Amino acid sequence: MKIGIYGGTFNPPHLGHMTSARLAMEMLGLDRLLFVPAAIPPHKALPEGSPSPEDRLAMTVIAADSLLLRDKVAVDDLELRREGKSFTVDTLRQFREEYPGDELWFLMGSDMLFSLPDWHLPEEICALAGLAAFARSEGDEPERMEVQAEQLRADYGARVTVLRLPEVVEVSSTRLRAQLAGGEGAEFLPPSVYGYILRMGLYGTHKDLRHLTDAELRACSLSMVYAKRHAHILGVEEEAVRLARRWGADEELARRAGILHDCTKYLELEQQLQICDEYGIVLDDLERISVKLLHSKTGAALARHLYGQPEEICQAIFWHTTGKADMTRLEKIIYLADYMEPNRDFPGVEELRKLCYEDLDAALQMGLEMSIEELRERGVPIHRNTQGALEWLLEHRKG
Ligand code: DGI
Ligand code: FE
Ligand code: FE
Repeated sequence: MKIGIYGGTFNPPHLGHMTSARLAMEMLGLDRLLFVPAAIPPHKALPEGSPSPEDRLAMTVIAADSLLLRDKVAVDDLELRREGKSFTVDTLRQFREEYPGDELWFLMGSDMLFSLPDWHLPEEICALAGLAAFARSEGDEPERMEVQAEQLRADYGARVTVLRLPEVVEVSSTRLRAQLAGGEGAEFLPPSVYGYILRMGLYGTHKDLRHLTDAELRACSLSMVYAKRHAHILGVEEEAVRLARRWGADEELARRAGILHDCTKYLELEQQLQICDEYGIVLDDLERISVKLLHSKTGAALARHLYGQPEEICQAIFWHTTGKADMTRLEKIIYLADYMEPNRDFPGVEELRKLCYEDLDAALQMGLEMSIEELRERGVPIHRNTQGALEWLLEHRKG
């Protein structure tokens, strides 16, 4: 197996890292890529006001997840768990022990290739792993790097590959940190990493979470869920806005409800219950044991208390999983957008989509009936609000 090891302070992990990681995987044919955030870099101190190692680790996990290569890409916190400075040679020794028969490649920036002779035990580093150095496309850097690579081969018997990354996004972490403090720089980050930075107030951002722009709110929401759900959330936002336009509802409210509707989807039962407790959400017996029914309640609570959203949005999120009797137009729109956004694919979805734009209540009835049938097939108890929604609709649509 070919394993890439991508060390760095990841302060913060940005699109430059992500693009080069992706390209290195392709160019070296890596089977796995491990991001290894450094605790204390040996050659320089972290700049003042840098996030804690835990926050850098969390951001790196989010960034790695954003590559959507779950079986191949992971983050290893071994340098953060180790005492003292993060010497690369120690890290590579540990990986060599863990993966005795595998081919290791240490990924590095161009400056690191030039400074390698000054590192701790460069010869051993070269014996433990191949070196893959990213070359910036500008100027004569690739040529200078080839010269350096030749030197390292001669001096240490190193295996060196210079990776020319023509499309790599050039990002300076120093500049990016300064931009973030001034409220800029989001375009250089995976949105979910930017959302984490905003939520934690890192790099001097200090945004008021109760007055975020749509883009900032979207970033925050994405930062709370696994990347595999991002397309769904963006799909619900898009579909909710379209439905709001069709049915004369407030598009901005629909957008924000769509953005936030699943933000607590991946919290564990314990955390869900804690939020319910904190904000006085009363649960019935079924809700207390089914974590799937809780994310709409806790999502609504965060929309209200953390993100300061208006009541209509919170209600639409609160009811988006089960529905209920006598729903508002926005509640119906979010329930249905969640059901049939462009990424959803199941038998009957096309018919449901069409109906959503012809007759909102008929579509709602269809959605509820399909949902109830599916829950029955799976032997899952139907919540009284799901039942109540359908009964109300049958009554109401008759009259
Ligand atoms: O969060 P999403 O996956 O986008 O969709 P959702 O909020 O509608 O959640 C779907 C889950 O909720 C699915 O696993 C089934 C569950 N669910 C929906 N209605 C009921 C229900 N579970 C029970 N026990 N009873 C219901 O009436
Ligand atoms: Fe949901
Ligand atoms: Fe959803």
